[in-house]
Amino acid sequence: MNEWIKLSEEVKEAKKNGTPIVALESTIISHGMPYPQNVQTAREVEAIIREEGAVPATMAVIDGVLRIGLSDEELEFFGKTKGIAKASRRDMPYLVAAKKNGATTVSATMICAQLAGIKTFVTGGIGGVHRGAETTMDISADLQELAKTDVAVICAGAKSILDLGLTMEYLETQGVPVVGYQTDKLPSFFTRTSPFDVNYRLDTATEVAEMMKAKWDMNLEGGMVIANPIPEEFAMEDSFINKVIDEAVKEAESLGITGKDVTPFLLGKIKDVTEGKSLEANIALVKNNAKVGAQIAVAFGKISQ
Ligand code: PSU
Ligand code: MN
Repeated sequence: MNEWIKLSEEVKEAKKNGTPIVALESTIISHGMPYPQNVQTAREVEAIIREEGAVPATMAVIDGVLRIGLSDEELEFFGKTKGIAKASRRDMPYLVAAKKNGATTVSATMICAQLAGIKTFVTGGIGGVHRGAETTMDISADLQELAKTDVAVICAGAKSILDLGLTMEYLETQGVPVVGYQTDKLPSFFTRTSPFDVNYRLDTATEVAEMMKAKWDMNLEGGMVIANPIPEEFAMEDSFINKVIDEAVKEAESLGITGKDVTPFLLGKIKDVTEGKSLEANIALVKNNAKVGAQIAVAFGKISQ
């Protein structure tokens, strides 16, 4: 292995034994949720993955090394430390060369997963085409990563801080399938549906694993989005959350927030305005994704040996 990548002992052992591994991102810890709920959620998500018979690998850059699997103390560090760099594909070479720390977004986590031979990745929501992108060109690097990196991303869809219609169009152009897990509609993170249909509905982890295998057996490079709706009991009221989001988007515009600061700003604003209700929903959906994602990793492990 190169000096700029390091696997945890647990991940090394899993690779040796053929135990399925699930990748996790660290931007959701450092920029997606407040402390201490972020660290607690990260630990609970790891525990859920282990309960399902897989091994978690939370990704991050520490002192310029791509780390595949973090210790409890390292999770705490990323949860607690202010001002950690949010690392997407474009940031990786700088962070490695300058030996810095970075929390990996969906795009950077997919890169780490691919380097470590991990095919399944669980998160909350993916980035996408932002509202107003026809003038700002604000399109998350996550989408381009999904176009070229062979990792399936289990998420609760995407937040309507994005233009979900344009996000679906972009993914279609890039050949990225969007699968609804036990649903026909694209979930929109806090709520179980949206006005948009998914491309395909699959009802079991095995069916999802078979589709992943088919895609990569044919050398169709790129990822897949597996959209798993938030559990009913945690779903937020549609009109309420959409109003909060609309206001947050307007505020970001009027403050002139751009680039990689947009998403963290919107996430923080939504949390403040909903007095933490959105955080509760966020935690619940990530845990639910961990369960389903681990089941998919286990099913994929069975058919791809
Ligand atoms: N969406 C969420 N929660 C998050 C993110 C997105 O609901 O924490 C994070 C993920 O790490 C994602 C990143 O990869 O934001 C996208 O940022 P941008 O829009 O700047 O590409
Ligand atoms: Mn952006």
